[in-house]
Amino acid sequence: MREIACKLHRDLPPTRLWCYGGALPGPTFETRSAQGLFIEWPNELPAKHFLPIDHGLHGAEADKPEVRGVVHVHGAKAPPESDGYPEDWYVPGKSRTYFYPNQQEAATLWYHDHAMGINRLNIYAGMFGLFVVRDDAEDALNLPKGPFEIPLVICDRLLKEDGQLDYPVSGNPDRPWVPEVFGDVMIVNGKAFPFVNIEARKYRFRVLNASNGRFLHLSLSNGRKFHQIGTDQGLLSAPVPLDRALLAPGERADLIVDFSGHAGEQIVLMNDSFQVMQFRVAAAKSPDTSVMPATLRAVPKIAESAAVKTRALALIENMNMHGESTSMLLNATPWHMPVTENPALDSVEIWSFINTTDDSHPIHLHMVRFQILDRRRFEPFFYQTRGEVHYTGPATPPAPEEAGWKDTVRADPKMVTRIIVRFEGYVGRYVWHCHVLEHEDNEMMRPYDVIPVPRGS
Ligand SMILES: [Cu+2]
Repeated sequence: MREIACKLHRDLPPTRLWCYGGALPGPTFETRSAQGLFIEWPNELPAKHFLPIDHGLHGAEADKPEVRGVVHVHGAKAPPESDGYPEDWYVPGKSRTYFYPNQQEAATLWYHDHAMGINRLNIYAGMFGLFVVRDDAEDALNLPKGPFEIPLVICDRLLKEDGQLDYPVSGNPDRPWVPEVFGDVMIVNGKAFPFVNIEARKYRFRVLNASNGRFLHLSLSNGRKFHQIGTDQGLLSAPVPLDRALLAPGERADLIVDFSGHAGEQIVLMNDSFQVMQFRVAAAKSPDTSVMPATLRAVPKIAESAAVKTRALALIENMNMHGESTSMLLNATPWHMPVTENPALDSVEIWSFINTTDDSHPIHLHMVRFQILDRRRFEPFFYQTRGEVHYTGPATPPAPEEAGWKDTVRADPKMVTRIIVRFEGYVGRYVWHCHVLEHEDNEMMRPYDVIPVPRGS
């Protein structure tokens, strides 16, 4: 973890950033499934933070060191002591070595800061990077690779005229926290509005939405369709044709785009009607021997009947008398309260997110992968007053591109979103949280315990 100065654009002076290694994003870890690795994560940050800390937030009190860091590999099935628990932060001059067993299938994971109460600021400052897991099954598919496989780490930022990061604050100097941050500069792989020279052939793009709060709705300016082949936790069962890819903060999409027949064109990757980056297409230098297979890998459905427990977990937003958001809660419970979710190792549970708020919250569970069962509209007022869920529409299954292994799921507003999870991996304490980072830092995070299998079961 280091402070660097980095030019985000040709026409901007260098921007102060906090990164892993010497660049934004940090170095990409190229790893193999089942080949464990140790990573040492030294904290070499300066002693003072340069973004506005809110000392009223849990874990960021004035008696805590200003600069703290702890690394979480998002999507990794890691033992609890290597998962980057938010309270396991350490200060400049200190270091931790974590072990990643990599006992999991090929997927696009990413690593980022997770320090309690300042996580949103550290990630905004640049503390993130990719962690790619590969395996033989994926290699055998002959997908586009080498120079034709390009990661696209996308985030939005607000920049001042001098090129420095601008993190917005509330009107209250004692409580600078704001409930959402949306930038007007799109940054891809550490560059603002970049272009890339490519060939007229198939490409694989591993897309990550590393934004604090912005949901991405990605499309191509020429209206061309593309295929999604993977989601958070690796390949789908089959490619899904799309003209728009939706990524909430924290989500990943593995895309195949075929540029053949487009030599000489400039195609823009759009987020709604805003430009993200440009593809400058030249003739292919050699024949494209990569393929997009009709089937990718088996994604066996977890049967609902396998679940030993269903948890109803309300997502709540607290408002002050001015109608301003003061915090958001999971299971209507703040962070410091005792653990309420304690699944047994290897057991299957259904978690039902009852979203009473007006926002979509991308809910991320550490350590596990899961499947989305369905989403269903309900009547929030009736729930808030009577504690009963009254459905007002039919249950809808996940979109085909969400029907793979996930680790982050959109809990849409006024909907009940159900996921099914097998708690495979390790016994110990983890967290689950909203991946809108401003929400996560203000109580929208809870500890959970994976407990040993009870005796006699
Ligand atoms: Cu949220």
